[in-house]
Amino acid sequence: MAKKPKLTQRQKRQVATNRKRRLDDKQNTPAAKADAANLQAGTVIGRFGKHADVEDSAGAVSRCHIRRTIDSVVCGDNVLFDAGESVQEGVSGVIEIVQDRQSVLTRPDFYDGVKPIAANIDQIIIVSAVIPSLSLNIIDRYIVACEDIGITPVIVLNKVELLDDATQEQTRELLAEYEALGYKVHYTSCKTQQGIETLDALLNDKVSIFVGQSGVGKSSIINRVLPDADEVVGEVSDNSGLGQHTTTAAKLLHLPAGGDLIDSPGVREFGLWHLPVERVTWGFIEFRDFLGGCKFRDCKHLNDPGCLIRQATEEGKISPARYASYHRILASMEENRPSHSGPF
Ligand SMILES: Nc1nc2c(ncn2[C@@H]2O[C@H](COP(=O)(O)OP(=O)(O)OP(=O)(O)O)[C@@H](O)[C@H]2O)c(=O)[nH]1
Ligand SMILES: [Mg+2]
Ligand SMILES: [Zn+2]
Repeated sequence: MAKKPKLTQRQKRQVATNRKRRLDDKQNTPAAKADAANLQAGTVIGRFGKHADVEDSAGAVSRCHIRRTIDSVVCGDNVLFDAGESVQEGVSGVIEIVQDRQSVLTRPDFYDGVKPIAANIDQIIIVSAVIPSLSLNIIDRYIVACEDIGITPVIVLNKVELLDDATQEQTRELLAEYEALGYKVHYTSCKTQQGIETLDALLNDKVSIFVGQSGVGKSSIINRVLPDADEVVGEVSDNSGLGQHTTTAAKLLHLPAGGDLIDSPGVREFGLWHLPVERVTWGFIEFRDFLGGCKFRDCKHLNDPGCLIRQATEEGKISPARYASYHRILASMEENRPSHSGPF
Protein backbone atom coordinates (compact mmCIF):
# COMPACT_ATOMS: atom_id res chain seq x y z
CA MET A 1 0.00 0.00 0.00
CA ALA A 2 1.32 3.43 -0.91
CA LYS A 3 2.49 5.45 1.99
CA LYS A 4 0.31 8.43 2.73
CA PRO A 5 2.24 11.49 1.49
CA LYS A 6 3.17 14.12 3.98
CA LEU A 7 1.52 17.44 3.18
CA THR A 8 3.01 20.81 3.75
CA GLN A 9 0.93 23.40 5.59
CA ARG A 10 0.27 25.14 2.29
CA GLN A 11 -0.97 21.90 0.67
CA LYS A 12 -3.22 21.17 3.65
CA ARG A 13 -4.82 24.57 3.28
CA GLN A 14 -5.28 23.91 -0.43
CA VAL A 15 -7.04 20.57 0.24
CA ALA A 16 -9.35 22.22 2.77
CA THR A 17 -10.22 24.99 0.29
CA ASN A 18 -10.93 22.51 -2.50
CA ARG A 19 -13.11 20.38 -0.24
CA LYS A 20 -15.11 23.44 0.77
CA ARG A 21 -15.46 24.47 -2.89
CA ARG A 22 -16.83 21.01 -3.80
CA LEU A 23 -19.35 21.25 -0.99
CA ASP A 24 -20.39 24.73 -2.13
CA ASP A 25 -20.87 23.42 -5.68
CA LYS A 26 -23.17 20.71 -4.39
CA GLN A 27 -25.14 23.33 -2.53
CA ASN A 28 -25.48 25.30 -5.73
CA THR A 29 -27.73 22.79 -7.50
CA PRO A 30 -31.33 24.03 -7.88
CA ALA A 31 -32.61 21.34 -5.48
CA ALA A 32 -30.02 22.18 -2.84
CA LYS A 33 -30.73 25.89 -3.20
CA ALA A 34 -34.46 25.24 -2.86
CA ASP A 35 -33.80 23.23 0.31
CA ALA A 36 -31.50 25.81 1.75
CA ALA A 37 -33.77 28.75 1.09
CA ASN A 38 -36.92 26.87 1.99
CA LEU A 39 -38.41 27.54 -1.42
CA GLN A 40 -41.73 26.12 -2.50
CA ALA A 41 -42.96 24.89 -5.84
CA GLY A 42 -45.59 26.90 -7.70
CA THR A 43 -47.10 27.64 -11.09
CA VAL A 44 -47.09 31.02 -12.79
CA ILE A 45 -50.71 32.04 -13.42
CA GLY A 46 -50.13 35.66 -14.49
CA ARG A 47 -47.41 37.96 -15.76
CA PHE A 48 -47.55 41.72 -15.26
CA GLY A 49 -44.60 43.88 -16.25
CA LYS A 50 -41.78 43.04 -13.86
CA HIS A 51 -43.89 40.74 -11.69
CA ALA A 52 -45.59 37.38 -11.84
CA ASP A 53 -48.41 35.79 -9.86
CA VAL A 54 -47.41 32.38 -8.54
CA GLU A 55 -49.83 29.84 -7.15
CA ASP A 56 -48.61 27.29 -4.61
CA SER A 57 -49.91 23.73 -4.27
CA ALA A 58 -52.55 24.85 -1.74
CA GLY A 59 -53.92 27.43 -4.20
CA ALA A 60 -52.52 30.52 -2.46
CA VAL A 61 -51.31 33.20 -4.87
CA SER A 62 -48.30 35.47 -4.26
CA ARG A 63 -47.22 38.32 -6.48
CA CYS A 64 -43.49 37.89 -6.94
CA HIS A 65 -40.41 39.68 -8.14
CA ILE A 66 -38.27 37.75 -10.59
CA ARG A 67 -34.56 37.16 -9.93
CA ARG A 68 -32.56 39.12 -12.44
CA THR A 69 -30.61 36.04 -13.48
CA ILE A 70 -33.77 34.40 -14.84
CA ASP A 71 -34.21 34.74 -18.62
CA SER A 72 -37.98 34.67 -18.80
CA VAL A 73 -41.03 33.73 -16.79
CA VAL A 74 -44.34 33.04 -18.51
CA CYS A 75 -47.77 31.66 -17.68
CA GLY A 76 -47.65 27.92 -17.12
CA ASP A 77 -44.06 27.95 -15.87
CA ASN A 78 -43.29 25.71 -12.92
CA VAL A 79 -41.10 27.66 -10.53
CA LEU A 80 -39.45 27.50 -7.15
CA PHE A 81 -40.23 30.62 -5.18
CA ASP A 82 -40.04 32.24 -1.80
CA ALA A 83 -43.50 33.53 -0.94
CA GLY A 84 -41.99 36.16 1.38
CA GLU A 85 -43.39 37.39 4.65
CA SER A 86 -44.57 40.91 4.08
CA VAL A 87 -46.32 42.50 1.14
CA GLN A 88 -44.68 45.68 -0.13
CA GLU A 89 -46.42 47.66 -2.85
CA GLY A 90 -48.50 44.58 -3.63
CA VAL A 91 -45.50 42.30 -4.09
CA SER A 92 -44.39 39.76 -1.50
CA GLY A 93 -42.29 36.98 -2.94
CA VAL A 94 -39.51 36.23 -5.34
CA ILE A 95 -39.12 33.60 -8.05
CA GLU A 96 -35.71 31.96 -7.72
CA ILE A 97 -35.79 29.13 -10.26
CA VAL A 98 -37.76 28.31 -13.40
CA GLN A 99 -37.98 24.54 -13.90
CA ASP A 100 -37.30 23.05 -17.33
CA ARG A 101 -40.21 23.57 -19.72
CA GLN A 102 -41.94 20.68 -21.47
CA SER A 103 -43.19 22.97 -24.20
CA VAL A 104 -43.09 26.65 -24.97
CA LEU A 105 -45.01 28.72 -27.49
CA THR A 106 -42.94 31.64 -28.74
CA ARG A 107 -43.28 34.56 -31.11
CA PRO A 108 -40.73 37.01 -32.39
CA ASP A 109 -40.68 40.55 -31.14
CA PHE A 110 -38.99 43.30 -33.15
CA TYR A 111 -37.12 44.68 -30.15
CA ASP A 112 -36.67 41.70 -27.88
CA GLY A 113 -36.02 38.82 -30.27
CA VAL A 114 -37.98 35.64 -29.69
CA LYS A 115 -40.34 35.93 -26.74
CA PRO A 116 -42.04 33.03 -25.00
CA ILE A 117 -45.81 33.38 -24.63
CA ALA A 118 -46.67 30.40 -22.42
CA ALA A 119 -45.03 27.24 -21.15
CA ASN A 120 -46.00 23.64 -20.46
CA ILE A 121 -49.08 23.84 -22.66
CA ASP A 122 -50.46 20.76 -24.38
CA GLN A 123 -53.13 22.22 -26.62
CA ILE A 124 -53.34 25.40 -28.69
CA ILE A 125 -56.78 26.76 -29.56
CA ILE A 126 -56.54 29.04 -32.57
CA VAL A 127 -59.57 31.33 -32.41
CA SER A 128 -60.78 33.22 -35.45
CA ALA A 129 -64.00 34.99 -36.41
CA VAL A 130 -65.65 36.75 -39.32
CA ILE A 131 -65.47 39.95 -37.27
CA PRO A 132 -62.82 41.55 -37.32
CA SER A 133 -62.24 39.34 -40.42
CA LEU A 134 -61.52 35.72 -41.12
CA SER A 135 -57.83 35.40 -41.88
CA LEU A 136 -56.83 31.94 -43.02
CA ASN A 137 -53.27 33.21 -43.33
CA ILE A 138 -53.13 33.90 -39.58
CA ILE A 139 -54.55 30.42 -38.94
CA ASP A 140 -51.80 28.99 -41.16
CA ARG A 141 -49.15 30.96 -39.28
CA TYR A 142 -50.34 29.61 -35.97
CA ILE A 143 -50.49 26.08 -37.36
CA VAL A 144 -46.85 26.39 -38.45
CA ALA A 145 -45.89 27.56 -34.95
CA CYS A 146 -47.82 24.62 -33.43
CA GLU A 147 -46.28 22.05 -35.77
CA ASP A 148 -42.85 23.51 -35.04
CA ILE A 149 -43.22 22.69 -31.34
CA GLY A 150 -45.15 19.46 -31.96
CA ILE A 151 -48.47 20.55 -30.46
CA THR A 152 -51.65 19.80 -32.41
CA PRO A 153 -53.82 22.87 -32.79
CA VAL A 154 -57.59 23.09 -32.65
CA ILE A 155 -59.25 25.66 -34.89
CA VAL A 156 -62.25 27.55 -33.56
CA LEU A 157 -64.43 29.82 -35.66
CA ASN A 158 -66.32 32.04 -33.25
CA LYS A 159 -69.31 34.41 -33.80
CA VAL A 160 -70.96 31.94 -36.19
CA GLU A 161 -74.41 33.38 -35.45
CA LEU A 162 -73.38 36.44 -37.50
CA LEU A 163 -73.12 34.39 -40.68
CA ASP A 164 -76.03 34.07 -43.06
CA ASP A 165 -76.63 30.63 -44.51
CA ALA A 166 -74.68 31.23 -47.71
CA THR A 167 -71.63 32.68 -45.93
CA GLN A 168 -71.82 29.93 -43.36
CA GLU A 169 -71.65 27.34 -46.12
CA GLN A 170 -68.74 29.10 -47.84
CA THR A 171 -66.82 29.34 -44.59
CA ARG A 172 -67.44 25.69 -43.75
CA GLU A 173 -66.07 24.77 -47.16
CA LEU A 174 -62.90 26.79 -46.55
CA LEU A 175 -62.37 25.24 -43.16
CA ALA A 176 -63.21 21.73 -44.38
CA GLU A 177 -59.75 21.81 -45.97
CA TYR A 178 -58.26 21.95 -42.50
CA GLU A 179 -60.43 19.07 -41.31
CA ALA A 180 -59.21 17.07 -44.31
CA LEU A 181 -55.66 17.67 -43.04
CA GLY A 182 -56.66 16.18 -39.69
CA TYR A 183 -57.17 19.36 -37.68
CA LYS A 184 -60.24 19.66 -35.50
CA VAL A 185 -62.47 22.59 -36.43
CA HIS A 186 -65.11 23.91 -34.03
CA TYR A 187 -67.84 26.45 -34.67
CA THR A 188 -68.86 28.52 -31.68
CA SER A 189 -71.01 31.45 -30.69
CA CYS A 190 -70.79 33.19 -27.36
CA LYS A 191 -74.15 34.79 -28.11
CA THR A 192 -76.15 31.61 -28.74
CA GLN A 193 -73.84 29.26 -26.82
CA GLN A 194 -73.55 27.10 -29.96
CA GLY A 195 -70.58 24.73 -29.85
CA ILE A 196 -69.44 25.81 -26.39
CA GLU A 197 -70.24 22.45 -24.81
CA THR A 198 -68.32 20.43 -27.39
CA LEU A 199 -65.37 22.77 -27.05
CA ASP A 200 -65.59 22.43 -23.28
CA ALA A 201 -65.25 18.65 -23.55
CA LEU A 202 -62.07 19.10 -25.53
CA LEU A 203 -60.44 21.15 -22.78
CA ASN A 204 -60.73 18.57 -19.99
CA ASP A 205 -57.50 17.74 -18.22
CA LYS A 206 -55.37 19.67 -20.70
CA VAL A 207 -53.47 22.92 -20.48
CA SER A 208 -54.88 24.89 -23.41
CA ILE A 209 -53.88 28.32 -24.60
CA PHE A 210 -56.29 30.50 -26.60
CA VAL A 211 -54.53 32.48 -29.33
CA GLY A 212 -55.63 34.62 -32.27
CA GLN A 213 -56.29 38.15 -33.46
CA SER A 214 -57.57 40.78 -31.08
CA GLY A 215 -61.36 40.90 -30.94
CA VAL A 216 -62.12 37.37 -32.17
CA GLY A 217 -63.58 36.44 -28.77
CA LYS A 218 -60.90 34.47 -26.90
CA SER A 219 -61.81 35.97 -23.53
CA SER A 220 -65.54 35.72 -24.31
CA ILE A 221 -65.23 31.98 -24.98
CA ILE A 222 -63.25 31.52 -21.77
CA ASN A 223 -66.03 33.33 -19.87
CA ARG A 224 -68.58 30.94 -21.37
CA VAL A 225 -66.59 27.82 -20.55
CA LEU A 226 -65.69 29.13 -17.12
CA PRO A 227 -68.32 31.60 -15.88
CA ASP A 228 -66.21 32.51 -12.83
CA ALA A 229 -63.34 33.61 -15.07
CA ASP A 230 -64.69 37.14 -15.39
CA GLU A 231 -62.26 38.01 -18.17
CA VAL A 232 -62.57 41.54 -19.51
CA VAL A 233 -64.08 41.68 -22.99
CA GLY A 234 -63.74 44.63 -25.40
CA GLU A 235 -65.77 45.85 -28.35
CA VAL A 236 -64.35 45.61 -31.85
CA SER A 237 -63.82 49.20 -33.04
CA ASP A 238 -66.51 50.46 -35.45
CA ASN A 239 -63.98 52.67 -37.21
CA SER A 240 -61.08 50.35 -37.85
CA GLY A 241 -62.96 47.07 -37.53
CA LEU A 242 -60.09 45.88 -35.35
CA GLY A 243 -60.01 44.52 -31.83
CA GLN A 244 -58.87 46.85 -29.06
CA HIS A 245 -56.23 44.61 -27.50
CA THR A 246 -58.38 44.24 -24.41
CA THR A 247 -56.42 41.40 -22.83
CA THR A 248 -52.95 42.76 -22.19
CA ALA A 249 -51.30 39.91 -20.30
CA ALA A 250 -51.57 36.14 -20.41
CA LYS A 251 -53.48 34.58 -17.54
CA LEU A 252 -53.92 30.96 -16.47
CA LEU A 253 -57.28 29.79 -15.10
CA HIS A 254 -58.25 26.40 -13.68
CA LEU A 255 -61.13 24.27 -14.91
CA PRO A 256 -63.08 22.81 -11.98
CA ALA A 257 -62.95 19.27 -13.39
CA GLY A 258 -59.22 19.43 -14.18
CA GLY A 259 -57.19 21.21 -16.82
CA ASP A 260 -56.18 24.84 -17.29
CA LEU A 261 -57.00 27.58 -19.78
CA ILE A 262 -54.61 30.36 -20.71
CA ASP A 263 -56.12 33.55 -22.10
CA SER A 264 -53.59 35.46 -24.18
CA PRO A 265 -53.46 38.96 -25.66
CA GLY A 266 -54.58 39.17 -29.27
CA VAL A 267 -52.13 39.94 -32.03
CA ARG A 268 -52.58 41.75 -35.31
CA GLU A 269 -50.13 39.57 -37.12
CA PHE A 270 -48.32 36.48 -35.95
CA GLY A 271 -44.75 36.72 -37.23
CA LEU A 272 -42.78 33.60 -38.04
CA TRP A 273 -39.54 35.20 -39.11
CA HIS A 274 -37.71 33.55 -36.20
CA LEU A 275 -38.13 30.20 -37.95
CA PRO A 276 -35.88 28.89 -40.71
CA VAL A 277 -37.73 28.53 -44.03
CA GLU A 278 -37.52 24.72 -43.80
CA ARG A 279 -39.45 24.76 -40.53
CA VAL A 280 -42.20 26.80 -42.16
CA THR A 281 -42.33 24.30 -45.03
CA TRP A 282 -42.46 21.46 -42.50
CA GLY A 283 -45.34 23.23 -40.76
CA PHE A 284 -47.49 22.69 -43.85
CA ILE A 285 -48.14 19.04 -43.10
CA GLU A 286 -49.57 18.17 -46.53
CA PHE A 287 -46.20 19.19 -48.11
CA ARG A 288 -44.27 16.58 -46.16
CA ASP A 289 -44.99 13.67 -48.50
CA PHE A 290 -43.33 15.60 -51.32
CA LEU A 291 -40.35 17.08 -49.50
CA GLY A 292 -36.98 15.97 -50.74
CA GLY A 293 -38.44 14.94 -54.10
CA CYS A 294 -38.12 18.24 -55.98
CA LYS A 295 -35.54 18.34 -58.76
CA PHE A 296 -33.39 20.95 -57.05
CA ARG A 297 -32.31 20.60 -53.46
CA ASP A 298 -32.81 24.31 -52.83
CA CYS A 299 -36.19 24.33 -54.58
CA LYS A 300 -38.28 27.34 -53.58
CA HIS A 301 -41.43 25.44 -54.57
CA LEU A 302 -42.43 28.35 -56.78
CA ASN A 303 -41.42 28.42 -60.45
CA ASP A 304 -38.55 25.98 -60.11
CA PRO A 305 -38.60 23.21 -62.70
CA GLY A 306 -39.42 19.77 -61.31
CA CYS A 307 -41.10 21.07 -58.15
CA LEU A 308 -43.25 18.30 -56.68
CA ILE A 309 -45.11 20.65 -54.36
CA ARG A 310 -46.25 22.95 -57.16
CA GLN A 311 -47.13 19.88 -59.22
CA ALA A 312 -49.18 18.45 -56.33
CA THR A 313 -51.01 21.77 -56.10
CA GLU A 314 -51.77 21.73 -59.81
CA GLU A 315 -53.04 18.17 -59.47
CA GLY A 316 -55.36 19.17 -56.63
CA LYS A 317 -53.45 17.20 -53.99
CA ILE A 318 -52.51 20.39 -52.15
CA SER A 319 -55.04 23.18 -51.67
CA PRO A 320 -54.16 26.21 -53.83
CA ALA A 321 -55.20 28.46 -50.93
CA ARG A 322 -52.72 26.80 -48.57
CA TYR A 323 -50.01 26.87 -51.25
CA ALA A 324 -50.59 30.62 -51.76
CA SER A 325 -50.66 31.18 -48.02
CA TYR A 326 -47.29 29.40 -47.69
CA HIS A 327 -45.74 31.75 -50.22
CA ARG A 328 -47.32 34.76 -48.56
CA ILE A 329 -45.69 33.73 -45.30
CA LEU A 330 -42.29 33.31 -46.98
CA ALA A 331 -42.60 36.67 -48.74
CA SER A 332 -43.42 38.42 -45.47
CA MET A 333 -40.48 36.69 -43.80
CA GLU A 334 -38.15 38.01 -46.46
CA GLU A 335 -39.22 41.52 -45.63
CA ASN A 336 -37.91 40.51 -42.23
CA ARG A 337 -39.89 43.11 -40.43
CA PRO A 338 -42.82 42.47 -38.13
CA SER A 339 -45.58 44.98 -38.77
CA HIS A 340 -46.74 44.62 -35.21
CA SER A 341 -45.20 43.74 -31.90
CA GLY A 342 -47.95 43.57 -29.38
CA PRO A 343 -47.90 43.28 -25.63
CA PHE A 344 -47.42 39.84 -24.11
N1 LIG B 1 -71.65 38.54 -32.23
C1 LIG B 1 -70.77 37.97 -31.43
N2 LIG B 1 -69.87 38.73 -30.77
C2 LIG B 1 -68.97 38.10 -29.98
C3 LIG B 1 -68.92 36.70 -29.83
N3 LIG B 1 -67.91 36.39 -29.00
C4 LIG B 1 -67.35 37.56 -28.64
N4 LIG B 1 -67.98 38.59 -29.22
C5 LIG B 1 -67.68 40.02 -29.09
O1 LIG B 1 -66.41 40.29 -29.68
C6 LIG B 1 -65.77 41.37 -28.99
C7 LIG B 1 -64.36 40.97 -28.62
O2 LIG B 1 -64.40 39.91 -27.67
P1 LIG B 1 -63.17 39.56 -26.71
O3 LIG B 1 -63.55 38.33 -25.97
O4 LIG B 1 -62.75 40.74 -25.92
O5 LIG B 1 -62.04 39.22 -27.78
P2 LIG B 1 -60.52 38.76 -27.52
O6 LIG B 1 -60.19 37.78 -28.58
O7 LIG B 1 -60.35 38.31 -26.14
O8 LIG B 1 -59.72 40.11 -27.79
P3 LIG B 1 -58.31 40.62 -27.17
O9 LIG B 1 -58.35 40.43 -25.69
O10 LIG B 1 -58.25 42.05 -27.58
O11 LIG B 1 -57.26 39.80 -27.83
C8 LIG B 1 -66.69 41.69 -27.80
O12 LIG B 1 -67.47 42.79 -28.16
C9 LIG B 1 -67.53 40.45 -27.64
O13 LIG B 1 -68.79 40.72 -27.06
C10 LIG B 1 -69.90 35.90 -30.54
O14 LIG B 1 -69.94 34.69 -30.51
N5 LIG B 1 -70.77 36.60 -31.33
MG1 LIG C 1 -59.14 38.97 -24.59
ZN1 LIG D 1 -40.28 22.28 -54.85
